[in-house]
Amino acid sequence: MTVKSIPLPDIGNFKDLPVIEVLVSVGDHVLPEQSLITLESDKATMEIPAPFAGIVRKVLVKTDDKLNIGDAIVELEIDDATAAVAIETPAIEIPAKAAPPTPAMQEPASVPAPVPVPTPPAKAVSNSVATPTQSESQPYPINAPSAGAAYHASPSVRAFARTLGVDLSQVSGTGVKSRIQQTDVTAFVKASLTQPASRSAPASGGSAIAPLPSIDFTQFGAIETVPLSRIQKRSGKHLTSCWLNIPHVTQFDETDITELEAFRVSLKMRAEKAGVKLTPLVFIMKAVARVLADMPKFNASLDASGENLILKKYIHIGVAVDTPHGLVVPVIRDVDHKGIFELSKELTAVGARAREGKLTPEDMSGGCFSISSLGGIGGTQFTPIVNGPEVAILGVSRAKMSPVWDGGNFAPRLMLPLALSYDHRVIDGAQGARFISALSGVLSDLRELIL
Ligand code: CAO
Repeated sequence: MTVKSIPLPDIGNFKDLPVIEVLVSVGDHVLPEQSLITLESDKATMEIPAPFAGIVRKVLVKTDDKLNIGDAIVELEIDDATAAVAIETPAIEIPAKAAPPTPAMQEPASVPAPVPVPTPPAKAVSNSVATPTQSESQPYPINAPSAGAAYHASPSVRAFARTLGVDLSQVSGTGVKSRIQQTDVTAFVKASLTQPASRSAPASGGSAIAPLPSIDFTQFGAIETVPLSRIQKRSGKHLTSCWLNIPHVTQFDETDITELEAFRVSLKMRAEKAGVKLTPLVFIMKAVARVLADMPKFNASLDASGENLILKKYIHIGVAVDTPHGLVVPVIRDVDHKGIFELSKELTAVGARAREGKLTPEDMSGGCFSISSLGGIGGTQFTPIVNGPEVAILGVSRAKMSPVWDGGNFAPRLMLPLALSYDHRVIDGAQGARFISALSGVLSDLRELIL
């Protein structure tokens, strides 16, 4: 038997990722690819799997530790045959048999950390539970509480609490040995919400937002309660934060894409040969990249102080993708340097990965500007929410053949509705109008792209 230290594999360009769950305890028998810990970036949670089977001899991390590539997670006692394979694997790399870390879910870009729910005034039971012992955690070898945690709760309850922003150390457990159940978390949140309204009125006198009333809808008829997906919960928080923190203005326009459409149709055969399907979106991405290069304020973010603008010298564009689990915004990099076919290939691939829930945190980071296209679905206009800390987003609706006055007659033209929402702290109305006019100009005459 050999004891081998299991390091954090290369999971991309991340530093100091916090451990949000330790999923194993000393003495656990783990199987290959069984999750050892859960890490959380600001984009996603990732479970880090065991590269091979073994018995956990030491757990070297605890919740809230910050990990980097190569940091030791656990020591596994493995049999000699497994050790022979493991010994060939350099400590920092993903061991040969390891599956890549699995993103537990995909999130929209820049999801903020959950805000803790305040403590309710009274608790039914004391929550000062001693650190769990090995014997206590035996019935739940995998779901055992993290080392050092002063409460008992399974990973699913911890995950449930995290999505609601609940600090479990504040919650009283009503299960066996004071184990916290999901119902305890729900009761805690209910108690918090029914506290006097002072919770939402900060002493600073800032504008507080009254919570929406809680209504028992059963008084009006039959109902069904369906939980939101994790992505919906996370994106909901992010969208609320963007909506409340960013003073939005939305500027509308309609652009004539008759020529663009004719060009797109003329490329159909070539696109088919290249194995891609060209939609208007890739032309729009290219045109946006062109205008971003000309108007760098739109390719920027405010810094944390809110007093400096960070201008980005790269053009990475996030594209909102509708998935069965909710909205995600993968990022296509260096759009200004890529051709229409290459962009189309990438968009198709990333869209497919998004729908299969296979995006990595890296796929969703680094965006400078977002595009939300509902053109394939319908509708005449909508007001997209700026995907902070970006400062602008383009909403695209369905193009429609319309009679357009050309000075002498009405001519049938294919008109594309555009909506540009922007952060008014950074962008003035005149600049917003200039951006959308410039974009409109490029889309109605693609020759502008080569100027
Ligand atoms: N006007 C007219 N037709 C359009 C169009 C537009 N603006 N945009 C796309 N179309 C057409 C396409 O050409 C395609 O037609 P064909 O099948 O006849 O060729 C069809 O609509 C479907 O396009 P698509 O939606 O599959 O492809 P896309 O490249 O336009 O979009 C993607 C890709 C990933 C953005 C899209 O699939 C998607 O998920 N859209 C939803 C985004 C979303 O939810 N936004 C809201 C965010 S806020 O909640």
